[in-house]
Amino acid sequence: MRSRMIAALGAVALAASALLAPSGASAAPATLAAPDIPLANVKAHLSQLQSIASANGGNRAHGRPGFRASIDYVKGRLDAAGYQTSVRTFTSGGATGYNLIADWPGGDTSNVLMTGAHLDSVTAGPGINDNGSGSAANLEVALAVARANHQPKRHLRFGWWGAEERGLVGSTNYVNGLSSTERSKIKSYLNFDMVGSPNPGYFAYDGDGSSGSGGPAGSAEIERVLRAYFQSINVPVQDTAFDGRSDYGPFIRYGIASGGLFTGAEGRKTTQQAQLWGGQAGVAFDRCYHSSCDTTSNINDTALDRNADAIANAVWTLSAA
Ligand code: DPN
Ligand code: ZN
Ligand code: CA
Repeated sequence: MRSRMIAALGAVALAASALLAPSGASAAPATLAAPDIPLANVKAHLSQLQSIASANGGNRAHGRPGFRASIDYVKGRLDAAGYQTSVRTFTSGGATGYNLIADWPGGDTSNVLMTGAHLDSVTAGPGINDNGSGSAANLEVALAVARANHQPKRHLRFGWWGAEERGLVGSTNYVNGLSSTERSKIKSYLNFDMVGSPNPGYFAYDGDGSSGSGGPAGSAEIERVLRAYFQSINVPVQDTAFDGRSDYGPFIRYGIASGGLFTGAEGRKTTQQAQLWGGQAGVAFDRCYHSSCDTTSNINDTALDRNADAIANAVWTLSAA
Protein backbone atom coordinates (compact mmCIF):
# COMPACT_ATOMS: atom_id res chain seq x y z
CA MET A 1 0.00 0.00 0.00
CA ARG A 2 1.20 3.51 -0.62
CA SER A 3 0.97 6.25 1.94
CA ARG A 4 -2.61 6.64 3.16
CA MET A 5 -1.68 10.22 4.09
CA ILE A 6 -0.97 11.20 0.52
CA ALA A 7 -4.12 9.48 -0.69
CA ALA A 8 -6.25 11.22 1.95
CA LEU A 9 -4.76 14.68 1.74
CA GLY A 10 -4.27 14.68 -1.99
CA ALA A 11 -3.07 17.87 -3.58
CA VAL A 12 -2.46 19.63 -0.27
CA ALA A 13 -0.08 16.93 0.91
CA LEU A 14 1.61 16.80 -2.48
CA ALA A 15 2.16 20.54 -2.40
CA ALA A 16 3.50 20.33 1.16
CA SER A 17 5.84 17.48 0.32
CA ALA A 18 7.10 19.47 -2.65
CA LEU A 19 8.00 22.30 -0.26
CA LEU A 20 9.73 19.83 2.08
CA ALA A 21 11.55 17.97 -0.70
CA PRO A 22 15.32 18.46 -0.70
CA SER A 23 16.55 20.70 -3.48
CA GLY A 24 17.10 18.76 -6.67
CA ALA A 25 14.30 16.30 -5.89
CA SER A 26 11.31 16.38 -8.20
CA ALA A 27 8.28 18.30 -6.99
CA ALA A 28 5.90 15.35 -6.90
CA PRO A 29 6.36 11.59 -6.68
CA ALA A 30 6.87 9.94 -10.05
CA THR A 31 3.70 8.52 -11.53
CA LEU A 32 3.98 4.77 -11.17
CA ALA A 33 2.16 2.60 -13.64
CA ALA A 34 1.93 -0.45 -11.42
CA PRO A 35 -0.99 -1.08 -9.09
CA ASP A 36 -0.54 -0.92 -5.36
CA ILE A 37 0.03 -4.46 -4.06
CA PRO A 38 -2.24 -5.09 -1.07
CA LEU A 39 -0.10 -6.01 1.95
CA ALA A 40 -3.00 -8.03 3.38
CA ASN A 41 -2.94 -10.30 0.33
CA VAL A 42 0.81 -10.88 0.61
CA LYS A 43 0.40 -11.67 4.31
CA ALA A 44 -2.46 -14.07 3.58
CA HIS A 45 -0.05 -16.09 1.41
CA LEU A 46 2.45 -16.11 4.29
CA SER A 47 -0.26 -17.42 6.65
CA GLN A 48 -0.97 -20.22 4.21
CA LEU A 49 2.73 -21.12 4.00
CA GLN A 50 2.96 -21.05 7.80
CA SER A 51 -0.05 -23.40 8.06
CA ILE A 52 1.53 -25.71 5.51
CA ALA A 53 4.74 -25.86 7.55
CA SER A 54 2.86 -26.39 10.80
CA ALA A 55 0.89 -29.27 9.30
CA ASN A 56 4.04 -30.88 7.87
CA GLY A 57 6.59 -31.14 10.66
CA GLY A 58 7.40 -27.45 10.91
CA ASN A 59 9.19 -26.85 7.63
CA ARG A 60 8.79 -26.55 3.86
CA ALA A 61 12.18 -27.99 2.94
CA HIS A 62 13.28 -29.82 -0.20
CA GLY A 63 12.22 -33.46 -0.08
CA ARG A 64 9.67 -32.86 2.69
CA PRO A 65 5.89 -32.81 2.24
CA GLY A 66 5.68 -29.13 3.21
CA PHE A 67 7.59 -28.17 0.09
CA ARG A 68 5.29 -30.03 -2.27
CA ALA A 69 2.28 -28.54 -0.46
CA SER A 70 3.78 -25.07 -0.93
CA ILE A 71 4.13 -25.69 -4.68
CA ASP A 72 0.52 -26.90 -4.84
CA TYR A 73 -0.74 -23.80 -3.01
CA VAL A 74 1.05 -21.33 -5.29
CA LYS A 75 0.11 -23.31 -8.42
CA GLY A 76 -3.56 -23.40 -7.43
CA ARG A 77 -3.70 -19.63 -7.06
CA LEU A 78 -1.98 -19.08 -10.43
CA ASP A 79 -4.10 -21.62 -12.29
CA ALA A 80 -7.27 -19.95 -11.02
CA ALA A 81 -5.96 -16.58 -12.25
CA GLY A 82 -5.33 -17.77 -15.81
CA TYR A 83 -1.62 -18.59 -15.79
CA GLN A 84 -0.11 -21.42 -17.81
CA THR A 85 1.73 -23.32 -15.12
CA SER A 86 4.11 -26.23 -15.19
CA VAL A 87 5.85 -28.14 -12.42
CA ARG A 88 9.34 -29.28 -13.43
CA THR A 89 10.95 -32.02 -11.44
CA PHE A 90 14.60 -32.65 -10.62
CA THR A 91 16.49 -34.83 -8.17
CA SER A 92 18.70 -33.61 -5.36
CA GLY A 93 20.05 -35.60 -2.42
CA GLY A 94 18.01 -38.60 -3.49
CA ALA A 95 14.71 -36.69 -3.27
CA THR A 96 12.47 -35.26 -5.97
CA GLY A 97 12.47 -31.48 -6.18
CA TYR A 98 10.12 -29.14 -8.00
CA ASN A 99 10.25 -25.79 -9.76
CA LEU A 100 6.99 -24.06 -10.58
CA ILE A 101 6.97 -22.00 -13.78
CA ALA A 102 4.03 -19.74 -14.62
CA ASP A 103 3.63 -17.95 -17.94
CA TRP A 104 1.23 -15.05 -18.41
CA PRO A 105 -0.20 -15.49 -21.90
CA GLY A 106 0.75 -12.77 -24.35
CA GLY A 107 3.62 -10.44 -25.04
CA ASP A 108 6.77 -10.99 -27.08
CA THR A 109 7.89 -14.50 -26.14
CA SER A 110 11.33 -13.82 -27.58
CA ASN A 111 11.75 -11.00 -25.02
CA VAL A 112 10.92 -12.58 -21.66
CA LEU A 113 11.03 -10.80 -18.30
CA MET A 114 11.27 -13.48 -15.63
CA THR A 115 10.69 -12.88 -11.92
CA GLY A 116 11.58 -15.56 -9.37
CA ALA A 117 11.81 -16.51 -5.73
CA HIS A 118 12.80 -19.70 -3.94
CA LEU A 119 9.91 -21.43 -2.25
CA ASP A 120 11.84 -23.96 -0.13
CA SER A 121 12.78 -23.42 3.50
CA VAL A 122 15.62 -24.94 5.47
CA THR A 123 14.66 -28.00 7.54
CA ALA A 124 15.03 -26.01 10.80
CA GLY A 125 11.88 -23.96 10.37
CA PRO A 126 8.96 -22.73 8.30
CA GLY A 127 10.96 -20.21 6.24
CA ILE A 128 8.50 -17.35 6.31
CA ASN A 129 10.97 -14.52 5.74
CA ASP A 130 13.42 -16.89 3.94
CA ASN A 131 11.74 -17.15 1.56
CA GLY A 132 8.01 -17.10 2.06
CA SER A 133 8.36 -13.33 1.77
CA GLY A 134 9.82 -13.28 -1.75
CA SER A 135 7.53 -16.13 -2.81
CA ALA A 136 4.40 -14.40 -1.51
CA ALA A 137 5.33 -11.03 -3.02
CA ASN A 138 6.11 -12.71 -6.35
CA LEU A 139 2.76 -14.52 -6.23
CA GLU A 140 0.77 -11.41 -5.39
CA VAL A 141 2.46 -9.41 -8.16
CA ALA A 142 1.57 -12.22 -10.59
CA LEU A 143 -2.02 -12.13 -9.36
CA ALA A 144 -2.07 -8.33 -9.76
CA VAL A 145 -0.99 -8.77 -13.40
CA ALA A 146 -3.99 -11.07 -13.87
CA ARG A 147 -6.44 -8.77 -12.04
CA ALA A 148 -5.36 -5.86 -14.23
CA ASN A 149 -5.42 -8.11 -17.29
CA HIS A 150 -2.10 -6.45 -17.93
CA GLN A 151 -0.87 -6.95 -21.49
CA PRO A 152 2.67 -5.64 -21.62
CA LYS A 153 4.95 -5.62 -24.64
CA ARG A 154 7.24 -8.26 -23.17
CA HIS A 155 6.24 -11.76 -22.15
CA LEU A 156 6.03 -12.26 -18.37
CA ARG A 157 7.17 -15.45 -16.66
CA PHE A 158 7.22 -16.13 -12.94
CA GLY A 159 9.19 -18.88 -11.19
CA TRP A 160 9.24 -20.49 -7.73
CA TRP A 161 12.42 -22.46 -7.17
CA GLY A 162 13.03 -25.64 -5.22
CA ALA A 163 16.13 -26.59 -3.26
CA GLU A 164 17.73 -23.14 -3.20
CA GLU A 165 18.85 -23.92 0.32
CA ARG A 166 20.83 -26.93 -0.96
CA GLY A 167 22.86 -24.64 -3.26
CA LEU A 168 20.61 -23.01 -5.88
CA VAL A 169 19.72 -26.49 -7.13
CA GLY A 170 16.28 -25.80 -8.62
CA SER A 171 17.15 -22.58 -10.44
CA THR A 172 20.36 -24.14 -11.76
CA ASN A 173 18.41 -27.13 -13.01
CA TYR A 174 15.90 -24.87 -14.77
CA VAL A 175 18.44 -22.61 -16.47
CA ASN A 176 20.79 -25.44 -17.47
CA GLY A 177 17.84 -27.48 -18.76
CA LEU A 178 16.66 -24.85 -21.24
CA SER A 179 17.73 -25.13 -24.85
CA SER A 180 20.12 -22.34 -25.78
CA THR A 181 17.32 -20.88 -27.94
CA GLU A 182 14.82 -20.81 -25.03
CA ARG A 183 17.49 -19.48 -22.66
CA SER A 184 18.37 -16.66 -25.03
CA LYS A 185 14.76 -15.47 -24.98
CA ILE A 186 15.02 -14.63 -21.27
CA LYS A 187 16.36 -11.09 -21.48
CA SER A 188 16.11 -10.24 -17.79
CA TYR A 189 15.66 -12.00 -14.46
CA LEU A 190 14.48 -10.45 -11.18
CA ASN A 191 15.10 -12.30 -7.90
CA PHE A 192 13.47 -11.80 -4.53
CA ASP A 193 14.95 -13.66 -1.58
CA MET A 194 14.14 -12.28 1.89
CA VAL A 195 12.12 -9.08 1.52
CA GLY A 196 10.38 -8.85 4.91
CA SER A 197 13.24 -9.04 7.42
CA PRO A 198 12.18 -8.06 10.95
CA ASN A 199 14.98 -5.50 11.44
CA PRO A 200 15.02 -4.49 7.81
CA GLY A 201 17.54 -2.86 5.56
CA TYR A 202 16.66 -1.82 2.04
CA PHE A 203 19.14 -3.33 -0.39
CA ALA A 204 19.32 -3.71 -4.16
CA TYR A 205 21.70 -6.10 -5.86
CA ASP A 206 24.60 -4.05 -7.16
CA GLY A 207 23.92 -4.64 -10.84
CA ASP A 208 25.72 -1.45 -11.90
CA GLY A 209 28.86 -2.33 -9.94
CA SER A 210 28.91 1.00 -8.09
CA SER A 211 30.12 -0.83 -4.94
CA GLY A 212 31.69 -3.95 -6.43
CA SER A 213 31.83 -6.09 -9.49
CA GLY A 214 28.35 -5.58 -10.99
CA GLY A 215 26.33 -7.77 -13.31
CA PRO A 216 25.88 -8.63 -16.98
CA ALA A 217 24.89 -5.89 -19.44
CA GLY A 218 21.40 -4.63 -18.62
CA SER A 219 21.76 -5.26 -14.88
CA ALA A 220 22.47 -1.58 -14.20
CA GLU A 221 19.11 -0.64 -15.72
CA ILE A 222 17.37 -3.22 -13.53
CA GLU A 223 19.03 -1.80 -10.42
CA ARG A 224 17.96 1.70 -11.45
CA VAL A 225 14.32 0.63 -11.90
CA LEU A 226 14.26 -1.29 -8.61
CA ARG A 227 15.67 1.75 -6.81
CA ALA A 228 13.20 4.14 -8.48
CA TYR A 229 10.24 2.98 -6.40
CA PHE A 230 12.12 3.56 -3.13
CA GLN A 231 13.21 6.96 -4.41
CA SER A 232 9.54 7.81 -4.99
CA ILE A 233 8.76 7.07 -1.33
CA ASN A 234 12.00 8.64 -0.05
CA VAL A 235 13.48 5.44 1.36
CA PRO A 236 17.26 5.22 0.89
CA VAL A 237 18.60 2.05 -0.72
CA GLN A 238 22.06 0.55 -0.34
CA ASP A 239 23.86 -1.90 -2.59
CA THR A 240 24.23 -5.55 -1.68
CA ALA A 241 26.87 -7.70 -3.32
CA PHE A 242 26.07 -9.03 -6.76
CA ASP A 243 27.75 -12.29 -5.81
CA GLY A 244 25.24 -14.89 -7.00
CA ARG A 245 24.27 -15.93 -3.46
CA SER A 246 20.70 -16.66 -4.54
CA ASP A 247 18.83 -17.92 -7.59
CA TYR A 248 20.03 -15.19 -9.98
CA GLY A 249 23.46 -16.89 -9.86
CA PRO A 250 22.62 -19.45 -12.58
CA PHE A 251 21.09 -16.71 -14.76
CA ILE A 252 24.12 -14.39 -14.63
CA ARG A 253 26.39 -17.28 -15.54
CA TYR A 254 24.65 -17.21 -18.92
CA GLY A 255 24.97 -13.44 -19.16
CA ILE A 256 21.29 -12.74 -18.44
CA ALA A 257 20.74 -9.26 -16.99
CA SER A 258 19.58 -9.62 -13.39
CA GLY A 259 18.71 -7.76 -10.25
CA GLY A 260 16.80 -8.03 -7.04
CA LEU A 261 15.92 -6.71 -3.62
CA PHE A 262 16.91 -7.88 -0.15
CA THR A 263 16.14 -6.76 3.41
CA GLY A 264 19.02 -8.57 5.09
CA ALA A 265 19.84 -11.94 6.64
CA GLU A 266 22.41 -12.79 9.32
CA GLY A 267 24.40 -9.55 8.90
CA ARG A 268 23.96 -6.91 11.59
CA LYS A 269 22.50 -3.46 11.07
CA THR A 270 25.11 -0.78 11.70
CA THR A 271 24.53 2.39 13.69
CA GLN A 272 24.51 4.36 10.44
CA GLN A 273 21.96 2.00 8.90
CA ALA A 274 19.72 2.29 11.97
CA GLN A 275 19.86 6.07 11.54
CA LEU A 276 18.85 5.69 7.88
CA TRP A 277 16.10 3.15 8.28
CA GLY A 278 15.25 2.87 11.97
CA GLY A 279 15.36 -0.46 13.77
CA GLN A 280 18.03 -1.89 16.04
CA ALA A 281 21.74 -1.21 15.52
CA GLY A 282 24.09 -4.09 16.30
CA VAL A 283 21.30 -6.63 15.75
CA ALA A 284 20.95 -8.98 12.76
CA PHE A 285 18.57 -7.89 10.00
CA ASP A 286 16.96 -11.30 10.55
CA ARG A 287 17.71 -12.83 13.94
CA CYS A 288 15.67 -15.89 12.96
CA TYR A 289 17.57 -16.56 9.72
CA HIS A 290 17.54 -20.33 9.08
CA SER A 291 15.94 -20.94 12.48
CA SER A 292 12.71 -22.34 13.85
CA CYS A 293 11.58 -18.80 14.75
CA ASP A 294 11.34 -17.75 11.07
CA THR A 295 7.54 -17.70 11.44
CA THR A 296 4.84 -15.19 10.50
CA SER A 297 6.04 -13.22 13.57
CA ASN A 298 9.39 -12.75 11.84
CA ILE A 299 8.16 -10.23 9.30
CA ASN A 300 8.34 -6.45 9.19
CA ASP A 301 5.12 -5.41 7.49
CA THR A 302 6.43 -2.07 6.24
CA ALA A 303 9.42 -3.70 4.57
CA LEU A 304 7.26 -6.40 3.01
CA ASP A 305 4.76 -3.83 1.77
CA ARG A 306 7.41 -1.55 0.25
CA ASN A 307 9.22 -4.42 -1.43
CA ALA A 308 6.03 -5.88 -2.92
CA ASP A 309 5.18 -2.46 -4.38
CA ALA A 310 8.74 -2.07 -5.68
CA ILE A 311 8.56 -5.48 -7.38
CA ALA A 312 5.28 -4.55 -9.06
CA ASN A 313 6.76 -1.25 -10.21
CA ALA A 314 9.77 -3.05 -11.69
CA VAL A 315 7.64 -5.67 -13.43
CA TRP A 316 5.39 -3.02 -14.96
CA THR A 317 8.23 -0.68 -15.91
CA LEU A 318 10.58 -3.30 -17.35
CA SER A 319 7.88 -5.17 -19.29
CA ALA A 320 6.63 -2.04 -21.05
CA ALA A 321 9.42 -1.81 -23.62
N1 DPN B 1 20.32 -17.04 -0.31
C1 DPN B 1 19.72 -16.70 0.94
C2 DPN B 1 19.21 -17.92 1.65
O1 DPN B 1 18.27 -18.44 1.12
O2 DPN B 1 19.70 -18.32 2.69
C3 DPN B 1 20.20 -15.58 1.70
C4 DPN B 1 20.61 -14.40 0.89
C5 DPN B 1 19.75 -13.82 -0.03
C6 DPN B 1 21.85 -13.87 1.04
C7 DPN B 1 20.15 -12.73 -0.80
C8 DPN B 1 22.27 -12.79 0.30
C9 DPN B 1 21.41 -12.20 -0.63
ZN1 ZN C 1 16.61 -17.59 0.84
CA1 CA D 1 24.80 -0.06 -7.27
